[in-house]
Amino acid sequence: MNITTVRLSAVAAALGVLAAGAGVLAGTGVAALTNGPSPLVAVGNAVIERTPGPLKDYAIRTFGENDKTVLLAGAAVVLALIAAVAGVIGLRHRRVALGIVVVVGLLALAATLTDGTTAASRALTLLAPIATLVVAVVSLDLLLRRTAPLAEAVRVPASRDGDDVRAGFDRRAFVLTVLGTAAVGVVGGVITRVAGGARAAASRAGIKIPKPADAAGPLPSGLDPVDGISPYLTPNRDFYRVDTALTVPDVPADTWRLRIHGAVDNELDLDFADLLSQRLVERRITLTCVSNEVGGPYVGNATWIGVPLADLLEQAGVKAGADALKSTSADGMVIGTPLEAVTDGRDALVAVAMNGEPLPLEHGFPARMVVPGLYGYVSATKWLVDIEVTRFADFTAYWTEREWDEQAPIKLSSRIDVPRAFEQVPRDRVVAGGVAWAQGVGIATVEVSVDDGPWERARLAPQDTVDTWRQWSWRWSDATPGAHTISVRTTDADGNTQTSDRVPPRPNGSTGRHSVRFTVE
Ligand SMILES: Nc1nc2c(c(=O)[nH]1)N[C@H]1C(S)=C(S)[C@@H](COP(=O)(O)O)O[C@H]1N2
Ligand SMILES: [Mo]
Repeated sequence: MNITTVRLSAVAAALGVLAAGAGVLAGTGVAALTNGPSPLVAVGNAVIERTPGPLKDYAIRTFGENDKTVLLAGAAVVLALIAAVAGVIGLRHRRVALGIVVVVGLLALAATLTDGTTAASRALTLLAPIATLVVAVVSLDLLLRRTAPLAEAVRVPASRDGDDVRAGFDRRAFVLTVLGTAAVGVVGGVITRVAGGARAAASRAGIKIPKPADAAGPLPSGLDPVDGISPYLTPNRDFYRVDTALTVPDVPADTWRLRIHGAVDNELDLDFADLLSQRLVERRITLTCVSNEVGGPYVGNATWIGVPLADLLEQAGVKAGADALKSTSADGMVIGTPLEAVTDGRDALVAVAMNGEPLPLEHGFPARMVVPGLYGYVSATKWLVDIEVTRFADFTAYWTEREWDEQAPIKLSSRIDVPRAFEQVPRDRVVAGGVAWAQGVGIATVEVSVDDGPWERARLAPQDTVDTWRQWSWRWSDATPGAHTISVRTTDADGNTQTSDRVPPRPNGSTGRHSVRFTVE
């Protein structure tokens, strides 16, 4: 191979990648408009589904919660390599190159056809891979045709001189084709950005949540006792967010449906208006993530409005033998919840509002589950579209495949919000404070200890409900200057005291006591 051949091959490889990239972005743009999976995501999901267990486990162990991102990046790299090879082959065999692109495009089409993760219309979602296929094939064909005279000149160098090549090669047309292809990609990218989530946002803006038939009641007085601690109710914009969504699912309320089926006497198929016409209750409930380290930020308290899951299940009529709810989100998340936890009288909800507004898009618009006392990963399905009444033995939830326990009640815990780590506090104003939670039971005491000294009772703000966290504060009146460590522990209303045994979040939630080092000036 001479240098010209190498250079031309590099150009051809780049053209292949350009055509494929434009195709993928065009498809992603169309997917945003039709609310289907983008072709790359559909292929990614298909690969995940067909990956053998041990390999999947390895990927999850190695990449942890980023496994989806790594997979997509991997898919993009593989696609780019195939496209580059197709480009090089195309210098000599244009039809073969186009054939390769068609085969890959058809795979994306098949992946979209079998993709179970979308709430959108199946036929419409096929437009995205079709757009990808058409854009990639047409642009690669054009680009290769424009390049053909150069390839010809390299192949039979003796038969032509440089002038002939220049005569056959239309530089202007070539550049225009490259720019045109790039422009298609850019437009696809812009549409993805603008349209992604736009329909859900517009639909959310038009929604009015009716007044709940059963309101939460007024907040007790005496909340938020100290500056700097977590506000009793966490504002939506500060509420922690944990999910696997690569992009926030775009689920407009007007096309949303919730199916409740499986081991039931009557299947329910509700649209959003049906859901709102049910008995709405309003409850304050503290949500907690199993991934929260002791003292960590993945806990928040909000006022939710929703339909009691028990009501819906009663209407459906649960058959004997079932022990689980398998809930599925619009983005394909599968979560398993003990049936007992949603029928034992606690306020388990299909929630539609959070702190006085329709659910924010990131928190599951238009509907999500909220179950007091269970970690989010076994209960709090966002963008909820399907509930199957079934048995744990008959399915595997997303996180259970990732070495988290099948069932996981929230563990008793407490957190110091102030003083912050390494804060310098004036001697006459040493006030500690934070939150403690024991969902379903309630907090009896919170105690603090400075430098491993005796445990002293903190003041408690009122317990609003047993399902919400309780704020605490403690004033160190005879604070001594210097560096100190303050620790906290709580005891629930059943008399269980928070353990000092440290365990990590996996497989069913962290334990241990939170402590903070700070300095008294
Ligand atoms: N669809 C979907 N729902 C989901 C998740 C997810 O990844 N996808 N994560 C769960 C986890 S692990 C938690 S802790 C809560 C977090 O809810 P939030 O993001 O509203 O705080 O949502 C749960 N529901
Ligand atoms: Mo979580």
